[in-house]
Amino acid sequence: MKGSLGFRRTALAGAALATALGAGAFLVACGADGGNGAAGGGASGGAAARLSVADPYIPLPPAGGMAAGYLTVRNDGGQGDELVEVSSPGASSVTMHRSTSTTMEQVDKLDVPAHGALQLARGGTHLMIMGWQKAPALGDELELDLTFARTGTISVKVPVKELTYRPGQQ
Ligand SMILES: [Cu+2]
Repeated sequence: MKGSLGFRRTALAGAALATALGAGAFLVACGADGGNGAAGGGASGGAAARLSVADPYIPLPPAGGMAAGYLTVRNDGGQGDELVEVSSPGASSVTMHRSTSTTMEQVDKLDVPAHGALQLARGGTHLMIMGWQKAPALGDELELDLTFARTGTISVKVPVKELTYRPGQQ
């Protein structure tokens, strides 16, 4: 079964590449790099969630600990997933919050729709990070471990940016 061996090697190479990308986008699902159109046709992998995390950042909080975290979880797969837990080795508390018109409330899961994205952005859904082991400074990176109901845990290194930073600007 030469074919299946070859496939496995490709998946491993993809995983190594994702690791090497560092703080950029993280490709997670094995086989997500198979861009050749001919492969499709109802293969079993087609229905799974395929998640990647893009543009993670933490605006430098004013002195005194509570910071927000923003990122985008893309799902290129045909099955939805849910973000069910976020934790960090560098902070004692990371919670998911949804902003309403007047306040914000903690939620225990967030949907990642099939062929869609979960966006955590200013003014909307966000992460709340408290209990930093070391006060955050510009240029620091905080590891966030995002746990999804189907995909499992994806770890991302999230850079601390200027308070006014927006993704896509330097
Ligand atoms: Cu909040």
